Amino acid sequence: GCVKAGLRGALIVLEGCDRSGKSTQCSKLVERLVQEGRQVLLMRFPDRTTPIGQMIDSYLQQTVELDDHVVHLLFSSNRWEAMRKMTELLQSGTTIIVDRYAYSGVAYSAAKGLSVDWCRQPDVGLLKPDKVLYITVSPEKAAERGQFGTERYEKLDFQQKVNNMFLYLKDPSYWQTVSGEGSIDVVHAEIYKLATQTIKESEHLPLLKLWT
Ligand code: FDM
Ligand code: MG
Repeated sequence: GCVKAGLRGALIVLEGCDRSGKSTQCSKLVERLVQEGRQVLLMRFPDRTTPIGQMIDSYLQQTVELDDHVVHLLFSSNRWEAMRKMTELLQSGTTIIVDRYAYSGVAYSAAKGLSVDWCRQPDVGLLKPDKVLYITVSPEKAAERGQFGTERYEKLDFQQKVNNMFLYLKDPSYWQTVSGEGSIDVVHAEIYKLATQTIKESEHLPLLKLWT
């Protein structure tokens, strides 16, 4: 294995709209890093397995209605409840690959009309990712990948608003855009290259906090 004493793991987030290929790419990346003998963990937000996550799941499946502010705070709480575990893992040398994070939180809620500034506040102080890989696909390409599902937010006009919010939020100091339009293997090769660079660069850097 490649577990080096004293070095921390990297926090790497994949973001993007629905059907950008995020989840596929997260799994492929983690699989490859595990094969190489690295300490790595895949996480996703929302984490639907916790009590808060189950409330979010019911909201997404449209079996309950919640005020936009309420559900925004639930998504944020669902990240906060993972922070202790994530901090300990990173400090003990485990790299964490995360499928969606606070950027989805702000982008989806702001696309519904909440203020960006208000939306950021509950996530201030969360662990700051070492790298955000923003996967882009054109609406045409996304449409080729089949019909949207039946969950809340899975509508073309809403996804376009979300995409615009992501572009507004992106911070070039630690975000990188990756085209999600190539084959799964081509996109994977690019993500793998950026992820392994990030792991190397982050080893000796302090863990920072979001939006402070
Ligand atoms: N989503 C996800 C939010 O609205 N806010 C958040 O903070 C997060 C993490 O939940 F439509 C939205 C994005 C998506 C939905 O995500 C469920 P997955 O990745 O499809 O499970
Ligand atoms: Mg989805």
